Amino acid sequence: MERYPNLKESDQEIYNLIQSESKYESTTLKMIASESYASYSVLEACGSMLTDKYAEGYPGMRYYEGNEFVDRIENLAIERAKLLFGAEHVNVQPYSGSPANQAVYRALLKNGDKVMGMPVPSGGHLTHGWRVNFSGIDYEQVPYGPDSNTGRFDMNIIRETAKRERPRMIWVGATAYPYKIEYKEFADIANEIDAYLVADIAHINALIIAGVHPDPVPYCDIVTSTSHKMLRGPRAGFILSKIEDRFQSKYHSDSKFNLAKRIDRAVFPGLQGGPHLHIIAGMAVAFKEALTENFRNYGIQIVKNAKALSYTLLSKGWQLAGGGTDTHLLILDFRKEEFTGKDAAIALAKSGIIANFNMVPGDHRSPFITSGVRLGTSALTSMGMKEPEMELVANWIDRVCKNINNIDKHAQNIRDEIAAFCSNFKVPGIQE
Ligand code: DSN
Repeated sequence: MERYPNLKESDQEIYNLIQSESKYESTTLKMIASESYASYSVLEACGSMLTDKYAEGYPGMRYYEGNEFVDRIENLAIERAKLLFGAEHVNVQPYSGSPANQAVYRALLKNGDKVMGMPVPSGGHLTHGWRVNFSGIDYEQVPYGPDSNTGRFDMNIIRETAKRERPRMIWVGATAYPYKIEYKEFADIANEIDAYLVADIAHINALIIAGVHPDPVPYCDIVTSTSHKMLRGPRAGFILSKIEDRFQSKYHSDSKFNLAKRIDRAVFPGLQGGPHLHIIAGMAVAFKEALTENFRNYGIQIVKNAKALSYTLLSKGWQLAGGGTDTHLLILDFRKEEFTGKDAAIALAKSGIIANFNMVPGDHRSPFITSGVRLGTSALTSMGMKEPEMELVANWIDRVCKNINNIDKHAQNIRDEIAAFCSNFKVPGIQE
């Protein structure tokens, strides 16, 4: 089946560039830990005529007429998300993960409040209070992060920091932490200081759905996520929350709105205008897919693949931050090597392995070059790869890193081998 026939006719330049990207992604190993592949069905919903629709407000309470069908679409997305995550309240309107997190600040805090979160170099997200982001400019970050020796959270230090600084809110979530997060332990700390606990599960939502990672929903006031990344939905965000605010009388006695209502008001009209109904439709499709046994198996396999990859890399003498992984990602630790994380990421990309350079705990190099490379297995798992394939992938990574000083001599051969290997798999959303 030829894809995008109308685009091909009307805009050759964009059509050709999309085709080139599709070919690139089908012939290389996509190991960016925050990426996977959305299905055709998700892409079709996102590419539908719902793109044009304006429906400011929420189902049943819009500022425009003519919303019978889009109300049903948004309600389906909400109901499916409730079922998937066991949440009391769901908002599916955030345009992406960062706006979802921004809405949380608006719903819970006042400017200047203290927020505990991981700085970006420690593996957090920009919106968890990092200094160049609104969250670090309008609020005061109390930083925490993995121990530089073990690569893991030291809950005693985190508790001490929280008790000393008394932040109003604690973020728990990461973009580069390869281990399970014990939300109950964070909840105990938050409870001791009457802080809101907010989990950002954008990186690990499929693992939670599959039951291979602890579930934050019972322990957190709010849980935010993106719907792309390993969830394989459209590029957007959503917010799960309790309905009532357990600190209403303490921190929000002047508000007549409960937690759920404050979140909804923070998203619209607080931060956004009309919801993207085509994207919300794609989200509903992704949630339906995520409710299947197939998806659970995908979540389980992502972790098996990351572990298989880590075992082979370790057996070849490479170091990993913290020594391994419990999730979808691992961080190659090149602190002892002469080459940097950036050198390695460039050499890997030349050879057909696409990843990003990343700080490792205790890194002595700058964030612009780093000593690490972050690798994720979600996209390769979506292509159908399993443990035996991860051994091959680890072998290629090993070859690239061992030949990094004369990579130009080796890159094309490795790239050709990888392209031939990839042709054994179907890339969801690109090939039938
Ligand atoms: N930029 C994303 C990542 O790669 O982890 C997080 O939003």
